[in-house]
Amino acid sequence: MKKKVVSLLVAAMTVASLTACGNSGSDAPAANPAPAPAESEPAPAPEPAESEAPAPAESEAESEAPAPAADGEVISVGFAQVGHESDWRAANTKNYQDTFSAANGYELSFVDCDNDHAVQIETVRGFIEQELDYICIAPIQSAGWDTVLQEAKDAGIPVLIVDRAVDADPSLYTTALGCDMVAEGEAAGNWLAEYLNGEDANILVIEGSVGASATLGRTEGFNNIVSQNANWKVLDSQSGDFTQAGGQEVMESFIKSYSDFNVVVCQNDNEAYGAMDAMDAAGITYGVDGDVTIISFDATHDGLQYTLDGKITCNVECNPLQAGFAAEVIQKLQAGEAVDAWTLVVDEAFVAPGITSNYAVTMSQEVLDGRAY
Ligand code: GZL
Ligand code: ZN
Repeated sequence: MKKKVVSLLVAAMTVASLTACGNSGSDAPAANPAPAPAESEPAPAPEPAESEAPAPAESEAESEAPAPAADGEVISVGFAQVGHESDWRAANTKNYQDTFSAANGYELSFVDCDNDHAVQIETVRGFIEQELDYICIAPIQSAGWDTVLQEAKDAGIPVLIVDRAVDADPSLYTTALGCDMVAEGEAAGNWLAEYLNGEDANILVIEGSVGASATLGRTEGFNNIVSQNANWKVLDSQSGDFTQAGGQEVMESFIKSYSDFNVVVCQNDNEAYGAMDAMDAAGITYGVDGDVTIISFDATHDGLQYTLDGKITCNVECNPLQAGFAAEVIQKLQAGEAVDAWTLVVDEAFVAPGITSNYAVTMSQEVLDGRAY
C-alpha cells in the first residue's frame, strides 16, 4: 500500500499531555523520558483518589472515534502486540482492533508476538518492508530496540511506543504513551504503609515478565516505599510472567520456602488468581479477613470483583483502553500537526470495601458496574 510521507512535527519540548497519577510524566519510566519542559514546571500535586475526574484527554480519546483520513485514503497501521498473556492484554488488543477498524478508515496489521522479543523485532521489520504508514509497538521488553527503530526511522515510518517503554533514544520514535509504572508501584507501597500503620511486613513479590517496563517500573516504585519502612522485608521476588499459571507456580514455591509472610504483591491480576489458587491449596487465608494481604495490579473486571469481595485488598489500575490516544496521535500526524512526545494514561487504585484510603478508591458494586473493562 502507498506509504504516506508524513512530516514529523513532534513537539520538541512538550511534556506529557496528561498529568494524571499526580506525575506529569517526570516520573515516567526512564525509558520514556518526558522531554525536558521548556521551563521547569512544578510537578502537579498528586490527584486526590476520587473515582470521577477522568482527564479530559482520556474522555476525548475514548469517545472520539478517529475520522477516516481526510483524502479518503486508508491509513495502514502495524501493531506488534506483546502477546495474549493476560486479561489486561486481551482488553488492550480488543481496544486497538475496535479503534483501528476499516470503518474508522484504517487497515490494521495486527501481530500477537507471543511474548517473544525476537518475533516482535522481526514483526516490526515486516511492517517496514510492507511500507506501512504507521507502526505501533507494545514492547515485550525494554532492551534491544535501537537497531530496528533506526531502520523504521530511516524508512520514514512514524513509530508509536505504546503501553510499555523502550530503553532507546527517544529521537528514534515519534511518541510514547502508557501508564507510569513507577507511580503504580509507589501507589501500592504508599497504600500498604497506610494500611499496615506501622505493623511489620514480610513481603513476597510475584513480578511480571522479565525485562518488561511494567515489571521494572512497578518493582522500582514499590521498592522506593519499602526502603522508607525499616520494619518491612521483601523475602523474595520472582517472575510469574504476568500469567495465572506463572503466579500459581511461583506462589507454590514461595509456600515451600517461607512460612512467615503476611503480604503478597502480584504485578498483575492473572498472577493474583494463580497465587490465590496456591494459597487455597495450602490452606493459607488471604484478603481482608485472612492472614495474607494481596496487592494486585491491572484492576481488570475480575480483579476488581475479587477486590469487591475482599480477597484482593488493593488493586492498582493500569488502563488498557489506550488505542484512542494512539489514534489521536496518528490523526494529528496525518494533519501535519505537532504531537506530544509522551502521553500519560490516567489510572488509579482501588481497595476492598470497608477500607478508606488517601491513595485509593473504596470498591463498591457501583464502582465495578461503572468500569469500561
Ligand atoms: C501494563 C501491561 C502489563 C499488565 C499485564 O501496562 O504492560 O502487561 O499489567 C500485561 O497484565 O501482561
Ligand atoms: Zn497505569
